[in-house]
Amino acid sequence: MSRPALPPGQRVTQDFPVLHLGDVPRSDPATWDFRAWGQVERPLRLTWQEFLRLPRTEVVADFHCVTGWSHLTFHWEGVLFSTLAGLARPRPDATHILVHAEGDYTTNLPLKDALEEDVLLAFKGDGHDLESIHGAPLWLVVPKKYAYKSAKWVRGVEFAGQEVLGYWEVRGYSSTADPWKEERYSS
Ligand SMILES: Nc1nc2c(c(=O)[nH]1)N[C@H]1C(S)=C(S)[C@@H](COP(=O)(O)O)O[C@H]1N2
Ligand SMILES: [Mo]
Repeated sequence: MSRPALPPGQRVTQDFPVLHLGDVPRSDPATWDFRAWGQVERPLRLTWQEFLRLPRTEVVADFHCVTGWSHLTFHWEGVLFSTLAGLARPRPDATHILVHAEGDYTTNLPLKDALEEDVLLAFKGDGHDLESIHGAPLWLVVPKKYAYKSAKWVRGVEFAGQEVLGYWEVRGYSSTADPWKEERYSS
């Protein structure tokens, strides 16, 4: 059986709606950094220049917001989360991550899901540098989950030995957030 084009309860938008908490943060490439810490062998702090030297890849995927809109076939370019994890070397007891973005936005994932081959720290979308409103300079894109798992303005990732809920997950949204199973809210 072929996969339906849209997850249940979603509708297609042609544009790319802008949705986030708070103001668009200003970021300064001179002071920007990306950190990895917690249950890792090698905690990282990368400057923007160092980040740009990491191996790059491209991902084409659909983007599903829990409020019901889906933007189909978006083309991202960036660094695979698994590349970053390979540098930080999670310890055997690291089972989950908590993603940290500007302005205290957080979201959580099982490490296993974050290591999937389509989870990308993106700096380009559809061939252009990301716009500030869409997460520039760096957007952690997690296509197989509702979009609140895709943190804009991401600045770091904390590796943990247990699940630590993020901003929306604490407020009743699903921690697993699989659009195909319509996991919108925690039960
Ligand atoms: N830092 C941060 N990232 C975030 C959010 C947010 O509020 N803050 N909102 C999420 C939600 S709910 C959605 S739908 C997408 C929206 O991305 P867009 O505005 O680029 O379409 O960003 C996600 N990432
Ligand atoms: Mo969303």
